[in-house]
Amino acid sequence: MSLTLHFHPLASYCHKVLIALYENDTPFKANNVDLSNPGERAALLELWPIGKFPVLRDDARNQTMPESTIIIEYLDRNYPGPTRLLPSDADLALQTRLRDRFYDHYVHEPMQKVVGDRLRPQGEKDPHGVEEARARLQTSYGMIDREMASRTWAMGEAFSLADCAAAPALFYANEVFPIGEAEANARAYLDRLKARPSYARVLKEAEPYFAMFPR
Ligand SMILES: N[C@@H](CCC(=O)N[C@@H](CS)C(=O)NCC(=O)O)C(=O)O
Repeated sequence: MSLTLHFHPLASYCHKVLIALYENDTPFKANNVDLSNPGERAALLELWPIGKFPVLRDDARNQTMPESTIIIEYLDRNYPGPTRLLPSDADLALQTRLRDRFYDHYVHEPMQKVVGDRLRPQGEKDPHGVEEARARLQTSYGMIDREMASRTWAMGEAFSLADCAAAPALFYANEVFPIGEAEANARAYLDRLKARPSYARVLKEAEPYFAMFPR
């Protein structure tokens, strides 16, 4: 087995890559990184000095890949399986990447802002930044609701990179800023994502760590 994923089972961007791996039953070794352990943090920094996970190491190709989107593109290109994560059609691939960017920047990042603020000590909170993040989430939920009125997955009928990005972003965003009754299509999309076997497995494996999440 040449692939090792450096990750944490609770971490949302790690969920994104785990979904891609599980979609295609891609064999990999899981290295659970505890960032509070100085040795484990130092080992991650060796691989990717930015110090964020997931990071994929491929010994067979002597490649180290950070960044969830890039990892998924790498897997799709070098370890393809029955679920093609990026369409081969260039225009469809562009639309898929657009949705991946949308979910990362306009759902995942504001969700991280709200969650991160809950972990800050009193006196160091950023209420203005949190208000902006909540407003951004509200705008995004409306956009998702309109688009998902006529779609099963983010790109239509085919599950893709865009859904890998959407699942953890929407799951955790909904925990801290619930998707409203008025956004029934967005809620139904999240329900479909949670029921998808690849993401259901990721959530099951995250369960023992959920107590660490600041609900
Ligand atoms: N753009 C990165 C974001 C990765 C990221 O934010 N990872 C978080 C976990 S979900 C992390 O490593 N947090 C620990 C830290 O920032 O110290 C990606 O797409 O992989």
